[in-house]
Amino acid sequence: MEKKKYKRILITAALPYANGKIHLGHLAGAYLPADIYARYQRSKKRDVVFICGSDEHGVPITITAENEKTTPQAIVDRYHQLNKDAFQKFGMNFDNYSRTSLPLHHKTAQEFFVKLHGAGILKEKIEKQLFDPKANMFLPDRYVEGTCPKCSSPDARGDQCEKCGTFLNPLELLNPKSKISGEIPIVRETSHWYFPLGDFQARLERYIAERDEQDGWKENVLNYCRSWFTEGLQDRAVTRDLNWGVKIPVKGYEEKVLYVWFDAVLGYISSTKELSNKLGNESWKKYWQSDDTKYVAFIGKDNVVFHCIVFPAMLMAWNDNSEVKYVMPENVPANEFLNFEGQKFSKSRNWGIDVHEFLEKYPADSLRYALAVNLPELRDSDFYWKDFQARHNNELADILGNFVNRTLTFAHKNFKGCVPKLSQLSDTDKTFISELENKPKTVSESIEKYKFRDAVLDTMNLARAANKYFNDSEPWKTLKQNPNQCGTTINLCLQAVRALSILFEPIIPFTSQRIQNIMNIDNSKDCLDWDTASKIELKEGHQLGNPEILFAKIEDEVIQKELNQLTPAAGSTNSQTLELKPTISIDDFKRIDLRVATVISCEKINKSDKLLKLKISIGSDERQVVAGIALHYQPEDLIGKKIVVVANLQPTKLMG
Ligand code: B3M
Ligand code: ZN
Repeated sequence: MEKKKYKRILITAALPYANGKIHLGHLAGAYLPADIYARYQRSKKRDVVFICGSDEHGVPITITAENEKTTPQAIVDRYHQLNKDAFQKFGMNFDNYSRTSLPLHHKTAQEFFVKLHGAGILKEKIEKQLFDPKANMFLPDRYVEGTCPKCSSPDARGDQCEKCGTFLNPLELLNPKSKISGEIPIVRETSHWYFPLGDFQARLERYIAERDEQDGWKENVLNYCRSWFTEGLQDRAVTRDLNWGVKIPVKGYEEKVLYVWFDAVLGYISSTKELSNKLGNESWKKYWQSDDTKYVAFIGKDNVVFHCIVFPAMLMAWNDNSEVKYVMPENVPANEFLNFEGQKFSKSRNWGIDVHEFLEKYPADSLRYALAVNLPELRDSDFYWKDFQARHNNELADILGNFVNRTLTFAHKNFKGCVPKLSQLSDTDKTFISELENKPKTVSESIEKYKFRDAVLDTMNLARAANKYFNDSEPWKTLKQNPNQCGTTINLCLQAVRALSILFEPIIPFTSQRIQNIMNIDNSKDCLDWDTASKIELKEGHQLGNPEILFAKIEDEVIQKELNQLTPAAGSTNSQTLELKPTISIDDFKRIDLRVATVISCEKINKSDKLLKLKISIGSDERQVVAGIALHYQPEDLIGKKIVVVANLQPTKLMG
């Protein structure tokens, strides 16, 4: 199939709820990949708009307000500002960061509702709902908690069970309890407008199949969609009995609001409109309403259904009934989750670290890099402090920082801080040049396929290759013996520093800027576009700035302090996450002497149903060991088997 040509790219990242601080998991799920993608596309000189904002409606916010005895507005004001700042410190390069409490957004969402309502697409239904007689209110979504009907988890929320992921209707909960009063709710009737998602199933399936063919959707995302389709799409209520949210401009609905997800996805559109208003143009229309826009929506896996099914269906319904048509996502490259030191991030269990706190202590680029090499692209991944330290020290400092520093220092010491002349090329030089020439292309390919981890590894490999080139060329020797050759080496190393500053920009933009300052190059006067990274662009004689250390090492004590502060996440009810023991160092691991042994004889131990006594041979040495495996193995089945033992475990006396 022929690939579609696009004129511009619309990039959105999920709108975080303004009811808490964003943490590292959010960054790895949606924001960092989106930012890398947007920065890369800009560097490719494409017409890009990158949109985000706060999701300021919904039950999570009203519940937080009630818990804190304040208003929802106060909550969203606080967290909108905090999250906006955190994103900025992290280097998120949004064109606009809006908020869904703006009148402009309310108007946009109402317009959508009115269009679908007026076209007769929405259906009104009288339904039963849980009602809290004490608080005198209906209990939609997370206002109720109870036992999950699917997996029996005791703390499922009204809208979803976090443990098994099932989406729920509050009525399905067993033993429901009001979050407001703790009372057992009663059932009452209320009326709501429903979106007939089922009517769109066939078109949605086609839509996803076509886009997948065009742009290669991620397998995890396709799997989530398939399972929704297999279950069969159901009508979904798009109104709620609440007073915080977007008012419904239909008679009889004065006391209700739009369901938060119905308005939240439209926040992408209203945020783009807000940007247009700021710029005094109408450019939002060209991004949203021309079919040569490529729209890519970055999210975390928990939002897949809303972006791959609900939102496209809403857009289809609009497009069916309007002259002006909206673009739909071309791709939704959702990531899985990032865990923290082996367990889920959890605010209530105080497990994890939020972005503000992190960036008060460590540079944004170190975090960006450590997350980027370890993004949960296909499956969940983990943030470990030790890994963070290792990425910073062994890769950013020792590979990239070291290469930039040694090159600049050498040029200052021996070439008066100027780019030396390129003379005759040796085979080593030529090989290095071809590596340089290829790199922008291979990194591009990974980014265009949303394989950001590969892109990062590939980019760091250029810095690795550059260090090797420096070492192999031995400029400290050729300086005396063959100054022309020495000049050529340093010239090419400086070209590589320039290239690295361009190719690393999407990943570590602050450092990229510093490198460009050190190199005395500047995007506004020297063209530093992506594709120029493959070229020998620095001119002979160009005056360089002064070298500086890009990454100071993070000491063990500093990381140890972070580890000591971790509170064991007691009372974790999530048995799906494997409870890992604390990370051990490679040195700890080396102290364990693992050996393959053969079982010579084996018998049960009297008075114990779990223990077996084994005689084993480790080479010349024979030992007696006890293993708690009697419930799983018959003694006679083990004789002659090879097993792995810890050969240097302290001997002890067990059951005599
Ligand atoms: N606020 C859920 C979340 O923060 C929701 C995303 C909205 S995207 C339009 O995970
Ligand atoms: Zn469940």
